[in-house]
Amino acid sequence: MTEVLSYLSLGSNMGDREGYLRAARERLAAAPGIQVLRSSPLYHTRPVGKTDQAWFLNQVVEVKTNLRPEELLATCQRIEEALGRVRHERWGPRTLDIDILTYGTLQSDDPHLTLPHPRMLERAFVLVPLAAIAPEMQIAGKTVRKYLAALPSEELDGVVPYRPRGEGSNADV
Ligand code: A4P
Ligand code: MG
Repeated sequence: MTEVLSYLSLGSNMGDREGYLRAARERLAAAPGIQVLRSSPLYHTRPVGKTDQAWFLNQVVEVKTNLRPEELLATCQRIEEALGRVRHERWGPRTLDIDILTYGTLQSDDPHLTLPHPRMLERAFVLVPLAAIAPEMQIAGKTVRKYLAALPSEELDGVVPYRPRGEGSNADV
């Protein structure tokens, strides 16, 4: 069966954010047809879109999968639900959001699953962690590194390495 490399964006801004991301990685790794290959560091990120909400923790994971795209999406949505995601408002607070950034080189404009993820290329909270593990990946003819370099510095200021414990921690911001 064909195996495809896919990148997933994980985000949480409610409750035990680090725990939700860890649980998401564990559940992805345990799901049939998904192998987690690499995980980026965690980043503490300013909310984008709806700005009057808590900062997020974000991370990108690289997986190898033999699931079809819609099966991968269904698995991600099941994990979101199992980890208590409540969908109240678009872009609002959430315990866990899993977005599929890319699925191999597949392009799709289906609103149910748009690939590559339509907003990923202008989002520092996606590009910074993605560049940490896949800087040379090409999307629409340009590398992740190039998209990141094109972001305004105000966007980059909103993405800082997560310091979980001890002096200088930003875990409770
Ligand atoms: N959908 C279409 N394409 C995809 C894809 N590539 N991956 C559909 C995943 N889902 C995709 O998603 C809504 C619908 O998008 C789904 O039914 C699916 O079929 P959702 O997860 O239910 O709702 P949402 O997450 O509130 O909306 P959306 O559009 O995914 O929001 P975004 O764009 O993901 O924004 N700020 C920071 N700092 N960090 C964040 O993680 N996240 C958001 C959410 C806003 N601001 C943020 C962050
Ligand atoms: Mg989403």
